[in-house]
Amino acid sequence: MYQSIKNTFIDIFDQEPLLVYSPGRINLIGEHTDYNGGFVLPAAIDKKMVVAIAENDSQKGRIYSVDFEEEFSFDIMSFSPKNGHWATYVMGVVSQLQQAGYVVKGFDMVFGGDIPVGAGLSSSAALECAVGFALSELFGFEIPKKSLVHYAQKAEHTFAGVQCGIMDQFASAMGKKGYAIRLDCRTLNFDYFPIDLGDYKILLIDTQVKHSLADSAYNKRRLECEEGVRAAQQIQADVRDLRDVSLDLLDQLSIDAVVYDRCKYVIEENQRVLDSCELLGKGDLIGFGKQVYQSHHGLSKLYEVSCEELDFLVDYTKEIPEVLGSRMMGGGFGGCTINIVHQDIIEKLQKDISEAYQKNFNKFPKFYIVSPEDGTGFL
Ligand code: GAF
Repeated sequence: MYQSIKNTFIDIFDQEPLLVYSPGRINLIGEHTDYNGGFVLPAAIDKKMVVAIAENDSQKGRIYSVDFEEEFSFDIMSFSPKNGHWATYVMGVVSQLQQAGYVVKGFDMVFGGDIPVGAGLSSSAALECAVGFALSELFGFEIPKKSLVHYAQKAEHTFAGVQCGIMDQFASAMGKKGYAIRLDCRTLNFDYFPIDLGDYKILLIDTQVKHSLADSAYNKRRLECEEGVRAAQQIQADVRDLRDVSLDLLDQLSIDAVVYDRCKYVIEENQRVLDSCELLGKGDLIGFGKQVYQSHHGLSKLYEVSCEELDFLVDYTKEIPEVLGSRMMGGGFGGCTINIVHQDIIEKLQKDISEAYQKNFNKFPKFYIVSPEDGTGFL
């Protein structure tokens, strides 16, 4: 893949590029907690967005997307978001760097990769991080990775219009082989948490659907959480995020039932991340698996970001003792479930689930076995 992206670059732009990459991510547990000042446990994976880049002597950013087989060119000094277009993510990062005072000159870029789009593996965060890193290296900005994470997230807010948390960009940039990242999304303090699952593997099952309300529902959930925070501040002034709200305090708030459910889910999920780290630290995979199932229950029934296809996949695994845990992963409304599965049954499980899923939804799911890998870097 890298070689073909490099060759495409040389064919189009007739010069040698710098090659960098940034990976997709999984999240073991801690969904929709990042923008509530809470904890998450993501990891980078072995699926990457690759960017080939070189300077040009124009005032233009000239980009070619291998996956979309499409070119796009924009004036470095004057550009605006292009709704729903892949180039928006690239321009969003350029804009953030410029606002931070970095002088971005004309560049040629080719990008592509093997992160399935719309599968909840954060291909857009990977693109943003790869573009930020590529520009920083090309022009000698020497931007620390944590700042790149910040610019990548802001690019998503301002250009793509999704008020995402910090998790995806952080995991893509900071991942480490063999480890998940135990991240405090309020302070951005983190440590690398060893992931040793013994005979168990992380199996992602891709529903092959992404329901269209995903982005708008995401922003709506954020507003509902903020409503809960405002109500809590009436009683306890030092509350900053839902992370500071206990279930006892939640019970005292005057909020409607929907906001109550959203807040309850987040408060419980935050605790599940902490409990899961403790369980994983003790090697209690069965205990961890239960937390994973509970996480899905909350996401589906209280936070209401699951869908029929995701619920089907999770429910299917519940009767199988070799599956320790299963839940939807990422923002929701489609994408993948993450499953902790004994290696001996993976093949059979894939076959059985494929058949059952096809019968119900008239399409086949896809499967990816993944493990924690390194974050953004050079190729
Ligand atoms: C999406 C967002 F981009 C993340 O910030 C996070 O909120 C996630 O949904 C849900 O946990 O991937």
